[in-house]
Amino acid sequence: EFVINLLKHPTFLNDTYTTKFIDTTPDLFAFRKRRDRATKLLIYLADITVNGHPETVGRPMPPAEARNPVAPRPKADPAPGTKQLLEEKGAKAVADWMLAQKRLLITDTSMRDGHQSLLATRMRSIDMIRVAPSYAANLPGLFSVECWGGATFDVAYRFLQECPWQRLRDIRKAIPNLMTQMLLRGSNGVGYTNYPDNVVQGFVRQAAATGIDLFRVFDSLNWVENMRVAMDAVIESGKICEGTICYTGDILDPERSKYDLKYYLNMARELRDAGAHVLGLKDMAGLLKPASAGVLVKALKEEVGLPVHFHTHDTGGIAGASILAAAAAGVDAVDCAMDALSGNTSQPTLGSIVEALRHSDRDTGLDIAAIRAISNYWEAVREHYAAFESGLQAPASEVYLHEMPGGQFTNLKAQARSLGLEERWHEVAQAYADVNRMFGDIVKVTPSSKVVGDMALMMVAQGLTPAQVIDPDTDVSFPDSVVDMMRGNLGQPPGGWPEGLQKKVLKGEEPMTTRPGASMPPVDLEATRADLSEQLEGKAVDDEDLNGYLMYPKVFLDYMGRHRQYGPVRTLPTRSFFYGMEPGEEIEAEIDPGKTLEIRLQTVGETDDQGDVKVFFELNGQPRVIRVPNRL
Ligand code: BTN
Ligand code: 3PY
Ligand code: ZN
Repeated sequence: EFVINLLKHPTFLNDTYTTKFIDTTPDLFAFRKRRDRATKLLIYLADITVNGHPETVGRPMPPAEARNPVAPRPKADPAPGTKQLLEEKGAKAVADWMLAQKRLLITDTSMRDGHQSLLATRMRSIDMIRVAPSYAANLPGLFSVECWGGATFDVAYRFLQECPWQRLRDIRKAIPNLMTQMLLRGSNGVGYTNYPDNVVQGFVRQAAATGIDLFRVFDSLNWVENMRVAMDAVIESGKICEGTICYTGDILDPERSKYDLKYYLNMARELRDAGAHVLGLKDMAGLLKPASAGVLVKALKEEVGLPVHFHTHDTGGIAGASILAAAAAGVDAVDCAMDALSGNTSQPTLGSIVEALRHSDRDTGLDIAAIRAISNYWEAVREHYAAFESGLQAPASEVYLHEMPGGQFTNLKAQARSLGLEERWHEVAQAYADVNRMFGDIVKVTPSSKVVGDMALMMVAQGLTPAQVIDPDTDVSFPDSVVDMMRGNLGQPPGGWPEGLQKKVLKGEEPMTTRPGASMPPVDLEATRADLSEQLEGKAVDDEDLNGYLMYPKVFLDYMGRHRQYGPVRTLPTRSFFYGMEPGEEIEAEIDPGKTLEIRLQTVGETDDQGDVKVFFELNGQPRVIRVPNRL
């Protein structure tokens, strides 16, 4: 049988596809024949084996001796943890409990920011779900597990061909005793632009229902006005609202007075007054130096009275010192990544922070042997993602120049590479800093960081200087994202946008200064559900799918199209998903609980006159032949 490869469909690769892609590309669905899930998986495996996976082609391969990751055995039934506290006593009680702890509380970020910052967000659910029971049983004293939100949502649909809601459901089920944590970009949801209020509210409600306990809510310009809708929705759901400050600049630098101590204390009070249970201190680029961390944490604790949860990145190499300084100043909780997924643009090293505090008054009480065993698992997992490593060899103080978030750094570097600018990376870093100054010194975090990155790449590519960009008489065609931001569509930075630049970008158009969501009409959810169902040929659309579609219409539809073609590819081992199979290799795929396929690749045939290849499998002992086009 002949098979169309969607991953390599030219329209798909061009990125020019629209929500109509599936309607206007009938060849994708020319084969009405209903195939079973096993056949779909064989088609996928045959195709990847013959043609490779577009995401890993030309990238470094996992080492030949890469181990099959084996999760540490759960030692006991999961002891009750923070999840039980939340369920039995509620969000406010968790906050009070945090304040009463002497020990430093630890969040593990491995399943979200760890791989987002080191492996371009490409970690697959199966690698998380397999180790989740070990977390529950062996580390019941963790504060929370950050495992959802940020960039993981769209990357799951877009690149990993899996449903993010299903990931959350599976992790939730495997970790019944610890709070799950997500990163929510306020009115931008888990997207890059403001959504109508009822979409944000519906998304929060669904995330809470599917399994999130703690929502870290931030705004990419630190505009509290733009965080209220999301914060209110979290509070209403009964979950923990971590109202979050994004940290930039340096509070101890008298030259950088825009973001001084007073600014942060003010914002913290606004967040408290908006109902935050916990105050998040999100240092997305790793700029909060140890001395400043001590001063800031102490002041926040004294002035605001909420528990403080500190998040940082080790891009500059001294974030561990900032965590210890914050701990000494009384911070309640901090984020770390398991050792094998820590350091550089990721979070500081969880095991080393635990060891550093042992026998001190902030002793975390966590079992270091359990931490090492889980880290060893992640070490084996990471080998299989060699294609997504950034090649970053060492931490660098350059972060204090460019101020790029850890989660953006590797991404922007890849974007620079694709534009042929990789050797000019240090110019990109300088341009990023220049753009920040031109924009009036703003908070840079998704999505505002992406706008700064777009502009910086354009300036380096076109050889534009900051003076030329600002000069009213030099013609500059600004990236769409810059125009959108200057229109006010991401909200307002402290003090507004620089007037001269804004005028030049908008060419006389009046900017909006009110909250974008206030002027967006609510989406008619039931009409959208009906429309989506029609686009999916009558398939019933549940609330999770509807929310996925509302965040990312075309990404979701493309995912559904490929899902129909390839089936439950999330059940394949990571090596097989990215590289296909070797002749003689045998793998298992558990497509339903207790229903496991045994798949053996026998041989790959020669390419025939039509350019097709026959791939010979054994499926549960029965021979199966799949024909796929050779496109190489
Ligand atoms: C499978 O086991 O069949 C693979 C996963 C399929 C997930 C489907 S796709 C859309 C819908 N939304 C979910 O949360 N799950 C299903
Ligand atoms: C995200 O929004 O994805 C981030 O990680 C911001 O730091
Ligand atoms: Zn982060």
